[in-house]
Amino acid sequence: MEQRSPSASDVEGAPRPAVREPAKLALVVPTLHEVANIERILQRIRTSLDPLAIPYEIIVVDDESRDGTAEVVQTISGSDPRVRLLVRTNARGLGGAVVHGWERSEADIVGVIDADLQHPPELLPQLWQAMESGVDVALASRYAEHGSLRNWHPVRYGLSRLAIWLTLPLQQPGIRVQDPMSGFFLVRRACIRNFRVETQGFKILLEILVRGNIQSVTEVPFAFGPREAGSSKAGIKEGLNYLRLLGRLYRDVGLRQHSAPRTRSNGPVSR
Ligand SMILES: Nc1nc2c(ncn2[C@@H]2O[C@H](COP(=O)(O)OP(=O)(O)OP(=O)(O)O)[C@@H](O)[C@H]2O)c(=O)[nH]1
Ligand SMILES: [Mg+2]
Repeated sequence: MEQRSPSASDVEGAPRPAVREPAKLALVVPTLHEVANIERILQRIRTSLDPLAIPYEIIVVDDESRDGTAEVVQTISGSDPRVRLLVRTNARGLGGAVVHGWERSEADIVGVIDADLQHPPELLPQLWQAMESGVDVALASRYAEHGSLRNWHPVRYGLSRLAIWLTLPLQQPGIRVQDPMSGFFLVRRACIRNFRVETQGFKILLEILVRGNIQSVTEVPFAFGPREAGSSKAGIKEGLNYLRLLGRLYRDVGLRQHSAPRTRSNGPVSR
């Protein structure tokens, strides 16, 4: 995969003081029929995280792929207990899988990366460094300067830009980001305790940015490549889920603006 030379760019908002205790990372890898990719992605994640010498766990949340994905993870997990396998039965949905993994970990910093090698794990040290510097969210950004989308059909690109444009009124002014739809990010757990992350759809980051207690964000640019193997699960259904999420977020933000003093809480604490 092409590696550009990414440079982190801080988004407005004062970073929190650096964390002194060694924080633990729980990185969820959601999988649905990823047998062709799972071994390589796990290897690349471990190779990227090991030099950091931090406590971490990689949690693969598989929705009964039945294509051998779970068996591959089980084997790797047998020799490396930092790799955990969770299989959900009778459940589907990327968002729900990610929340399922996060809820089964005590880590202070949680994150997600796709299994299909579209997200380069080699970016993890930069994302981690940003978290260590005290930001609340570090995201891998296709739209930040030096980021890119390779081989995307112009229609898909146009829809993606439109989807992001629609988020602009929702995003908090001090922490507005260029890629609120990224599926590769880390977040401080303490910043998402104030709401229950919705389990529908693919766009957890947007929801976190709008509903979470986020004070600061770093975007690290990267080139989003084509899927290397296996098939896409994104489609019209996910597009409709996104529109529904947008509707709910617009409603929340509208309610928030009418309530004084401003409150961020909109639901029960999930963790
Ligand atoms: N556990 C679980 N994982 C899922 C589900 N749907 C998608 N995923 C995983 O979520 C990640 C993203 O899904 P993709 O199909 O690659 O979606 P995308 O990257 O938006 O689309 P492409 O660019 O076409 O690959 C992959 O690791 C999938 O295996 C699901 O229902 N359950
Ligand atoms: Mg993909």
